[in-house]
Amino acid sequence: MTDTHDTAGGNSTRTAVEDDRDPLFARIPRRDFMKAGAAAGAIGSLAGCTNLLDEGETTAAADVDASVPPGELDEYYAFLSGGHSGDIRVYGVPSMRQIMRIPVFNVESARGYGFDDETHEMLQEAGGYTWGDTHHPRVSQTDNQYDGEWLFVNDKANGRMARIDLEYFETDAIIDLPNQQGTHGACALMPDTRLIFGVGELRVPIPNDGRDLEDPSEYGSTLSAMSADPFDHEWDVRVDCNLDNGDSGKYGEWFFTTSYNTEEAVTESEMTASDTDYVVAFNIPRIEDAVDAGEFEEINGVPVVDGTEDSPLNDGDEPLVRYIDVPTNPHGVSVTPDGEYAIASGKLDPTCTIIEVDQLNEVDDANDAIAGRVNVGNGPLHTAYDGRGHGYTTLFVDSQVVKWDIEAAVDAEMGSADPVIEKHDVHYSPGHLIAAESYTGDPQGDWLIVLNKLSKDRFLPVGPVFPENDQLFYIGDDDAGMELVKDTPAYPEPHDASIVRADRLDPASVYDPDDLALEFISPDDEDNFIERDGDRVHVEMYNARNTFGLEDIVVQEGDEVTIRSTNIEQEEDILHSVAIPQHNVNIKLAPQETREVTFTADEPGVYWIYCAYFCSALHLEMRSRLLVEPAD
Ligand code: RUQ
Ligand code: CUA
Ligand code: CA
Repeated sequence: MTDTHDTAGGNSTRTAVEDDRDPLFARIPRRDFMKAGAAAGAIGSLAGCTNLLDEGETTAAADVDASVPPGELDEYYAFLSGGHSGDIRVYGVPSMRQIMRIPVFNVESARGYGFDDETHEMLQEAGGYTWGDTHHPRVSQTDNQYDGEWLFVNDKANGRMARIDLEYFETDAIIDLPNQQGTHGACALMPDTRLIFGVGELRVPIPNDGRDLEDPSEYGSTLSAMSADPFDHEWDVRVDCNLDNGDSGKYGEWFFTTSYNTEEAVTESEMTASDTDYVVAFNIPRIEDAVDAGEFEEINGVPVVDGTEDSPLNDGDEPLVRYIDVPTNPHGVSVTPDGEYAIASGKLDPTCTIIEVDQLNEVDDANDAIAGRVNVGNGPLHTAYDGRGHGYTTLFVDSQVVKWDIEAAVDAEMGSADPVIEKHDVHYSPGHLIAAESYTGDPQGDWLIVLNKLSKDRFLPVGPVFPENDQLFYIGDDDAGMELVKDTPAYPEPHDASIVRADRLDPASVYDPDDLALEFISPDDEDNFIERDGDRVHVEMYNARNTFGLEDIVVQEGDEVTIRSTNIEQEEDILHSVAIPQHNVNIKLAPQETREVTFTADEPGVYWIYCAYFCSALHLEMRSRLLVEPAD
């Protein structure tokens, strides 16, 4: 029997799901469950948990303590993408307190990111775009475990990948991928982060130089591979279809992506015309052999290997790329912790398809690697793992998370719903979800975050732009079932996250000056000076509570001025900044950090230089003057 009960936080307002203008909803029959609820006149009972246990079994609420009292620290870091805010947000789990933001593709004033010369040049050299769209933050691993070194994330807007240094929690490199428009999926090659992949979503001519504008059959997309450190673009593989989400196998061989546009189409109706699309499986060692053997075309300076279906490299028994048919327009793909299966979520089809990774080397027809197909419900988008043999799949249309048994799904008939263990309402339309260390070989199996869109009535109204709703579940008690413990409003809009045990990271709290490119400026007189070379002025000055190393900086109208400054504080958390707002100067300086900034002093006048970080009781008095003398 089906046992339905309310949970705290259950809510019956489901306008998002019932909106018949929703293109997904229009395609998919409503779940029987909703009809049954409506017939009983008990819409309220739809909210909460549907526990599909055998008759006689009971559901007991798990005894979950998700509180983290003042002064105590969380057990996990969660790195959430900020979507088209362009940043990464760092949360503590289970408190869901937002601890920090890391600007990536956006300019951000509190951290002075994009203002000092180094970060400004990094953003300029990566295309000079003013924004990006982060989706998939992935932390580096060694031996299928998080190693806490790097975090990589895509830019779905501009076709870029970024690397974040987890010692300093700052973006330190960005690669603009020239043969890719819209990098969607992002993931490292497991087990050891030997390569980083950006998955190209939007089909374009390659190179996109004005050729084939009107001939979409000539468009293609690429999987781009980068080395982790140094962060360099290594090669691309070209395919004809589009590529969407991606995940790595666990043993360095296969990389999986979904494709929803095997029709090679341009419009929505054309892209959904076919009954099937692909999971595309890339054999990375074979692709590398092809690169080494010179079997590529160089396009925009990048070796591009032909991985299309008709490519001669895909002939024979060692194809570079295998194409597996799955029901129309799939979305997420993720590999189980043991590396045995790649599971693709159906999106327009109510199933998840289970591909047996090892079979890809055995079977002639790639479709014979399909080991199972489970009916999970309407609008399945992404699947996460608890390490106990369960998949957790978001159902965008049903506004639910469904927990199911992976081996039972392999054993069951294709399309059976029997492997489903439990469905739990979320609020509302969930996109991604992530369980603690789900992407590793050893998920922790306790916490699950579901990233919901269309949160509607969950928070105080704030006008027509709504926050998203990130919901925390406890999933550690299989008898009690999933337990919703927290709603967390999120600024638009997180897509994916990685949850990492706190003890796997070891961030610095003060800069090591040896790690920085610019030389440390001490308070000694000879370290603090103004030097002129024609109309180029170079200034060096330290800063500390509550002073800058120079009282006045006198320059001439029209001078190009570079100010370099070191925060000489040794004490944690004493930050200063150098702000000259009228010249758009705003650099932050953490303890022992040196930065520089270059600007043109184009208007004569007196300009106060101030420190924007509240650093002491005399913080307002911490200032200096820029005096720009009129040109004669
Ligand atoms: S993809 S949930 Cu990048 Cu699903 Cu957004
Ligand atoms: Cu230094 Cu405020
Ligand atoms: Ca399609």
